[in-house]
Amino acid sequence: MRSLAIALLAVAVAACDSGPKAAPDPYANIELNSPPAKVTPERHKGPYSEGAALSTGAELKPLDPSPVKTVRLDTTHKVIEIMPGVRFAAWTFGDQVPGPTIRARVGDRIKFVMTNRSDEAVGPPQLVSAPMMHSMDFHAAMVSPSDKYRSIAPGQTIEFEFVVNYPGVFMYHCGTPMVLEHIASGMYGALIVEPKNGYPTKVSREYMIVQSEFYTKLDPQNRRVDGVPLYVLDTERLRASQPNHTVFNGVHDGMVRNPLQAKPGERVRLFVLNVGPSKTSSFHVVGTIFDRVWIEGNPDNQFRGMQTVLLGSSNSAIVEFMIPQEGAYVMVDHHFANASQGAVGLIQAGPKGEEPAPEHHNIAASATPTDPQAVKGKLDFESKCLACHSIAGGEGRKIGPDLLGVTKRRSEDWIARWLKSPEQMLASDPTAKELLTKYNGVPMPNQNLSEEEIRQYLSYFRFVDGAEKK
Ligand code: HEC
Ligand SMILES: [Cu+2]
Repeated sequence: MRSLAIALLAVAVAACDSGPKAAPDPYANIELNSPPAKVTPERHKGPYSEGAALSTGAELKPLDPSPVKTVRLDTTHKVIEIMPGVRFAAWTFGDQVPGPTIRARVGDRIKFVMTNRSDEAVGPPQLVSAPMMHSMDFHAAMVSPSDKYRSIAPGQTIEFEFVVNYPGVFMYHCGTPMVLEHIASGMYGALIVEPKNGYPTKVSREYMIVQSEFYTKLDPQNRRVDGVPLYVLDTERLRASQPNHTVFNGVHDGMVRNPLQAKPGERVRLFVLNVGPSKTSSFHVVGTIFDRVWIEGNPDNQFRGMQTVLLGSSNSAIVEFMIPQEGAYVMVDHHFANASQGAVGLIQAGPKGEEPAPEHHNIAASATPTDPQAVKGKLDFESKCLACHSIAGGEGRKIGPDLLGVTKRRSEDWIARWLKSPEQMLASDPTAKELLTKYNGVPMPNQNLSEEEIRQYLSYFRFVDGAEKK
């Protein structure tokens, strides 16, 4: 009798426990086995990246249906262009920064191969750094790092495979010490793993956004590429976490110059990965709200109606949103210090507007300063002056004058005095007073510029006006 009561009680408790029928854990049967990695002295000589699952830019190819993804990403050392005029001695996967995006689905097997080709001359050989060891670390894999992620020497090839168990947008990167230097030199990319049955929503566009930092300084040996000074890794800035470029997809303001496309009424899916190496991203799109945010790119981790998504180093998210109307939708790292260093892009919906894009400078991208002072002037102009000035010619549509041709209509001495102290000039200088009247009595605020900064703006203006003459 008593044992029957206990049995009944047990049944009742069990029934309570299960409550509404619990869904089976989708991650209960994950694949944890993989054969050992193979390292050989064979050097691959063909393309630096190969595989049907790879996309090389922001635009993503649809999922390749094959359950086995064969992927080659060779490492190279090459000079990349972070922004017009800034050529940087980088290290790469697949000969590009960021490396190509790999796209797979839960349960797929990734067969990866990589030759360390850092000893090959890609571009002017005297400009790239000495050959060295490299490795590959996939955050999407569950494997022994001491086996799969070991470093290989120049000329060697490593091969290994693994099954992707969790959906997500996963970072891959070189894990060879100093890891910080290898990542900051450009050795990173994304591996997207779709849920087994795809995403629960339908979208019109899919794009990959990789945020990263660059820490650059002028080459102490004063080497040049195509007449432009070479920049190299600034290890002091790197250790102090003080990047001078924070960018999307490897290029300062790159997607401002070449916006992503969409149409009003479309639903857009962005795969956003912050590779750091050391900064946090506060990813935001001006003019819309994220309908869904899947933290780390897994629809199990869902938020609705978010304005911004916070991504630490190597965190990711899928964000989806509607494009409400025609216009230019600005993607930014809402840590605006980062945005001002280049972490800005545009989604252009409908015809390109007349107005210059926010945070963007509107002279042709081909107009590239080579003098480092002018490059600095251009960067500072974009962050401090662009709110009130254009530099495109014509009347301009901003609070202050368009500054194209300013070195022709004013003496450099006048401009220097103006920048030093607009309030003094407005009180005493007749030209300045005239300008104030023309610009609706709005005085330009003192920008607290140092002599050095004033020299940099002047050399930028001089450059723009010189380039304009041609
Ligand atoms: C808040 C708006 C504002 C900002 C920011 C601003 N300016 Fe101005 N600037 C003006 C206005 C307005 C004038 C026209 C004179 C006046 O009304 O004071 C002007 C005039 C000038 C002129 C003289 C143009 C001419 O045709 O003679 C120069 C040069 C100039 N600004 C440079 C800069 C630089 C460089 C920066 C960034 C460091 C900057 N300005 C930031 C508003 C601004
Ligand atoms: Cu490396």
